[in-house]
Amino acid sequence: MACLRLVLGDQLSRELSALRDLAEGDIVFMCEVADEANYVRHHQRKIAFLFSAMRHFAGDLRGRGVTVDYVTLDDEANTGSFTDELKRAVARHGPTSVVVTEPGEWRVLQMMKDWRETLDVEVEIRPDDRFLCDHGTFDAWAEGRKELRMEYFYREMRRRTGFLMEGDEPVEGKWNFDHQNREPLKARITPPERPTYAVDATTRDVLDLVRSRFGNHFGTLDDFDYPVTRRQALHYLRWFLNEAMPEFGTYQDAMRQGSPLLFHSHISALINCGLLDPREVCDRAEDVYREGNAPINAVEGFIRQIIGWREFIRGVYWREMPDYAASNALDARRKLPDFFWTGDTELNCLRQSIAEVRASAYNHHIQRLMVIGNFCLLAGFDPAEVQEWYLTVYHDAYEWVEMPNVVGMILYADGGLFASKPYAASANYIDKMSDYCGHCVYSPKTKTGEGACPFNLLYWDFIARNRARLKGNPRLNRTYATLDRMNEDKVATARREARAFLDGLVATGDY
Ligand code: FAD
Ligand code: DLZ
Ligand code: SF4
Repeated sequence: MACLRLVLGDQLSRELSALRDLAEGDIVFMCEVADEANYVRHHQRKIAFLFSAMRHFAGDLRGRGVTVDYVTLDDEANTGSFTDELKRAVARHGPTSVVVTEPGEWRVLQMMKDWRETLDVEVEIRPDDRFLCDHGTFDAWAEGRKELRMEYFYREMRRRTGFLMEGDEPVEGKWNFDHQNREPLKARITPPERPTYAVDATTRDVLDLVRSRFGNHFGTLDDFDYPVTRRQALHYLRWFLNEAMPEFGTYQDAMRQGSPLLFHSHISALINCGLLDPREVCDRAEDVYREGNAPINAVEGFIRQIIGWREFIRGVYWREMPDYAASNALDARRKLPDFFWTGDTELNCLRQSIAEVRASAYNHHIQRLMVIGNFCLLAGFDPAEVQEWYLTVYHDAYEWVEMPNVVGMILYADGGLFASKPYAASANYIDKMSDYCGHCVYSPKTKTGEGACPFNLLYWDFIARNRARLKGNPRLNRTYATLDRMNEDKVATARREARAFLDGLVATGDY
């Protein structure tokens, strides 16, 4: 009897649990729906990437003899929601059951649970075993721990998966080589040229559709050249492993003006939507190490991001939802300024990072964490607004991964569930790790007064403002000792100037 197998836009894998026992007569159902493009007003490039990848995936399945029912966004009968499109599909095909893989967002899981009540057929929700750690295993690991520390979770994952292990021991005798991974980029180092992928007829149609339907969303579609098929994604991965991986570790935290990708893999969107499998990515990365073509600090650092951070973040999301979304431990209430959407700011590090994300729907980790995220933390922007911004602008953003990174990692809004202290930093960090400050109207060395970098003003304002909440944190003892030793007038001046800077930010909310 025919079974209807729903595949979502971030489930584009032939190994997906919902497709595993695909049988003769079954129908794969996919739909482009306005609700998903609009629940936050996603970057135009993200929508284009996903629709193109979805259409190519459907084409690939058809080429393998699978029956695919695919509803495009411009289909006149398209109702615009998963629920109504699924109802229509059930009416069209009369399946005996609907099979889905659990989604990446809590909101969609609630929809799926409702389908069990509202559809006249059985709905089977299967685990998403593209992840290496299932919910039960994560929850068992987290159970009883007051604080969740990624490093300990990661070691468990190394033992369980066997990545970079020699028997029971980590290769080269250490779990983590991060201390080697904090070099600024020397002027003579040139990151390698990236491969690009030509726009074919399918992508061209999608670009036209997105331009006409979502042309008022953030971002541009110009020079779209990202992989949209499994074959292209594998080619891009191979390129990264051969050309960029050897330096990935050393320059992982570096930033350079006009060089948005450096030695990063740029594959998060490909993993998150299913075109690449995290296990195969780590397998191949380990091969590069075992063959002697990349050093341990690069490969360990890369594998840690995937089997460590990525799995850990997902575990936190599902364990803490739905309450996690409203976390605001530092009682941050300030509105996000308009320049987050326009890029119109004199703070050069922010102007560059926002210009890059507008153009490409991508920033690398340190821009997300230590430039934009740090600024959001110091300024005290409302976590709900920050979450919405991060979910909107990045092509790899889905709530399961965006939310803990924003709530827990950058804003400390969960009160330190997994970050041992807020990632607050003054201009010194950005100056050390980038060349942004050399192109800026502000001076990273100036603490107050004429030309003082706003990060410096905001840093001490943040530390002083949150004294009651953060003073008990042992990792901040030295910071508060420094604050207490500082000249009171100097602190008062920094705080007054910080307040004037923040009050000068325009936040109309019209974007
Ligand atoms: P690389 O630097 O090459 O790293 C390799 C891979 O490791 C990435 O592709 C990604 O799959 C994984 N990874 C690394 N760090 C993390 C992390 N902290 N959490 C989860 N996976 C990680 N990543 C997303 O995929 N989607 C998001 O919406 C997202 N939002 C973020 C928001 C904030 C505030 C911060 C600080 C980080 C966020 N990240 C997010 C994590 C990370 O910044 C991106 O995964 C990374 O920048 C993607 O670029 P890359 O593929 O070049 O990564
Ligand atoms: C992000 C997104 C967008 C923009 N559009 C669609 C779509 O039209 N159809 C679809 O199946 N998925 C889309 N997605 C991805 C979903 O938002 C994602 O599957 C859910 O958020 C669950 O992670
Ligand atoms: Fe950013 Fe301050 Fe450096 Fe300017 S001086 S680039 S605002 S850190």
